[in-house]
Amino acid sequence: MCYCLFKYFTPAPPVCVCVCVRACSMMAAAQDSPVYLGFDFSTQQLKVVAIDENLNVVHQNNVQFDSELPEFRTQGGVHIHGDRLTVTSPVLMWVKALDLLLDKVKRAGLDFSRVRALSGSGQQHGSVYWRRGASETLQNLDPDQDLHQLLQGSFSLRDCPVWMDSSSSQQCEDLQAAAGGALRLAHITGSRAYERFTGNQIAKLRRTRPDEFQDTERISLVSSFAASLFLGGYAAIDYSDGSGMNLLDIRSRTWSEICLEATTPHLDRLLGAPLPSTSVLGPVSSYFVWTRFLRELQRGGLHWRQPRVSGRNEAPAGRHRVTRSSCGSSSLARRWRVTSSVIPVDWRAFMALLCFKNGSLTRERIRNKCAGGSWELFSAALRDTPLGNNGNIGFYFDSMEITPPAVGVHRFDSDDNKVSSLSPAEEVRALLEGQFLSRRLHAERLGYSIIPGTRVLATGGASSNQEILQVLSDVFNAPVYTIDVSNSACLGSAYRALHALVAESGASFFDVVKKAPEPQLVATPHPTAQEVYGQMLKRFARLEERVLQEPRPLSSSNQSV
Ligand code: XUL
Repeated sequence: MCYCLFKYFTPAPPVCVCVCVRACSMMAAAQDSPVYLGFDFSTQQLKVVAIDENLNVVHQNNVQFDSELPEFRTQGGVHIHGDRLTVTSPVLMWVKALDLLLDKVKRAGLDFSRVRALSGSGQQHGSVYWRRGASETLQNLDPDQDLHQLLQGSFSLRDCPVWMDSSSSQQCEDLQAAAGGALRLAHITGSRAYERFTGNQIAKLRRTRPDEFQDTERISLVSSFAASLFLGGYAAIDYSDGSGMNLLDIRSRTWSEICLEATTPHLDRLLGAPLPSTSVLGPVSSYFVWTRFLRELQRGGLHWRQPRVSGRNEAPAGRHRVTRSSCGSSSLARRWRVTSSVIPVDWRAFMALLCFKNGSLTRERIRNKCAGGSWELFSAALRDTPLGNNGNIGFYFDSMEITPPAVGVHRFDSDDNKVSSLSPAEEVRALLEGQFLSRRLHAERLGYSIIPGTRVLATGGASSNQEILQVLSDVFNAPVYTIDVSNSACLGSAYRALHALVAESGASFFDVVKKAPEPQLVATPHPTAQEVYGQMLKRFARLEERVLQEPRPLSSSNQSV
């Protein structure tokens, strides 16, 4: 979930037309002003947002992996393997998506000579394996060819493990044993061993794919892989994304000897030294300067200045007492100052991160089953059912959930009896209430408490659905805010890019985002919400215990429903 940032200066740009998605009138006046790009290599798509110096969004674009790169045959950007535990994405799909995205942005009319800096983020935990000799290739890319052609031989592993993978249970056990237990490992790395965490994936690959592993000269996270493409050389892993590997000692911010040794001896040579998320990685690769991405720079003559900053994104949009709820492929809830992961914009601080696997894809499944595939009907079902859903509660874990580790669909009526079905409208509400009760329950277990002044910030695709936001507000009994741009990871990256240029003068990231539009209030809790959901949360916690005690299906611990 992080990136890098590079910057480059250009002379006065040639005449250009800026085409933007949302803010055309605003842009007409500012066609030659500097812009800053933020990329996000997420699970289902590659996205970019361009902002101007006043933090206005001037362009957005994306490439959907499934529909725009069908030759890779992904579903939701991934391949779920036969064991239903292994989940991977083709590395060349990500590279080709970048070729395509830059073409689309250029065709849309964004003048790259206005770009002063760029930054990016990537899905956390996923890893990329560069074949021996790839560094050489990266440094000598032929500007006349597409990146995906140039790099087709550069990866020792075609299919990269991603965050949805849960096939490394054995390696998790081994790591915890080597570290002296789960608690001790959490003390060092911020987390107990998780299957999706990169160290455990690396340990598994070393055992199951020894030849490919031998042929690897460097391992990147998705974020540092993306940065490496722009940089034309290997980008460092940053502290924040590195916190999701079960390898980084999050206090000393160096690789933990114990964890490295337990994973793969001398692994540090393959990882490179980690860096603060706000470090400068370098100037953008000459490949991009002399190819279609920035070809216009060549015509005008180019003044390079030393680049400065690199960073992770996820602009933390608030202070204390702000919880953030992402409504994307995975759902995240974060809170400041609880040890778990290094904060991208302040490497001295930590944040807690809760991750839930069954997010938007499960909502889509239930929408298809209960609302004829229509979000309008899905929303109507939420409007037509009462807060508390007549006592019905549901758990919808299509694949093995992360928090809590349970699988399957479990429905309960108002007397806590297990039932096999609900009416379509009740099913829709049971899903939403169940998802948000789970976020609240587990956030509270981490120490988070809802007090006067608590605000919920919602991001991700579902954050544009008013009825979903209303359920979120009711369950948390707190007002919900959103920002105008659902690509918040890209936006955070673009802010980081801008920050890169002013950080030298001592400006903090917070100075930069002061100008950002305030999140907008989009839902306030119903007057009865506290009473309804205060009670329901207790029942939900008890029922979750019951679900956890149920024997898991024999075929696999990760089966789909
Ligand atoms: C976080 C996690 C997911 C991915 C999605 O630990 O696994 O949120 O980062 O990109």
